[in-house]
Amino acid sequence: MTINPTRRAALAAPLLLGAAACSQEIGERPLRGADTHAAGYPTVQAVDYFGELLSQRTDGRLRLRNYPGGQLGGEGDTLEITMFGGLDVNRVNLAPLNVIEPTTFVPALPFLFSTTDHMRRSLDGEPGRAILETLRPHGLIGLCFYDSGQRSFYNRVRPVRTPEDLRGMKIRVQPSDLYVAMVSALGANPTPIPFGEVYQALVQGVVDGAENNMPSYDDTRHHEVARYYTATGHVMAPEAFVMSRRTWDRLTPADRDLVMECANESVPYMREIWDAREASARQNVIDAGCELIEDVDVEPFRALMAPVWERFIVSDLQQRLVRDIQAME
Ligand code: BDP
Repeated sequence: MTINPTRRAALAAPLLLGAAACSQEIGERPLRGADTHAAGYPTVQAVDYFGELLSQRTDGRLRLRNYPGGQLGGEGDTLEITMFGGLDVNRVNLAPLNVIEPTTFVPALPFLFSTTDHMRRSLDGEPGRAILETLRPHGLIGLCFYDSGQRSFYNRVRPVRTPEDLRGMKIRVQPSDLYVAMVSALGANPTPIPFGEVYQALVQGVVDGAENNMPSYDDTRHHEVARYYTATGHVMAPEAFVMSRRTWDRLTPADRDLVMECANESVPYMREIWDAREASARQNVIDAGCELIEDVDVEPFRALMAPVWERFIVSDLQQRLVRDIQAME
């Protein structure tokens, strides 16, 4: 994988950190993690909880230092750092994984999951395990998936009820071809921008809108600028919690089991916080005066997604995963 020059600066500091870290044995230093979300966001809390469990169960021998708030860079960058072993664990959305592993397109397909329960059962079950396993050749151990709710469109221009209403709008997307194709198929203009830069892009009118779940819409204050939120719920792609394979390979088999155990236990913990956060975020944005369009007919949106599915689901493995997930509905 090549690193373009503009990203070199962002990568340099943590890589140095990583180089120093690599000369120390695991256990002599804390495991290092990253999250693009601010402290207190459910993913950060879940990973912190994972760290607490790990520390309790090893009497502090294994412990975690998590760097939230995008301090170490955007998700694409920190994922590369994790693959190189400069970070031990990382919580990222599926989108940056789309760039390296095509099976991760599957849970990111628009309108794949019918309900939250369907999504959770699929990811807890065999399809989820198979997808996490495909990360291994890329230098990553997939520990678990966390919830990321339902992504929906929001914008600063007008209430959106149909794909027609989105036509021509500049919509920020995550840097993933799937998201670019999805927004193009809806007749809008996709603009890939890292998460941390979206607020400014909205303020400056570089984009008219974006798409995300309710807690992110609230937490990032995007709702202060983009007042119209339409509950399209078009994507239910989960968050992924991964460990660098370089770190994994240096753990004893017993410690690997423990890492998996703590990660798995952090999932129900995260879901509880998540459900509460979705409800409070919705109330916050209503109180802030946003217009929520919740009675939207999603069928016209869904109808435009067939070419996106066709373009990104090409291998036998991907097709099998889609069928298996649909059968679990
Ligand atoms: C949020 C995810 C975060 C992504 C962000 C985005 O939790 O990992 O970076 O969306 O849109 O929902 O970039």
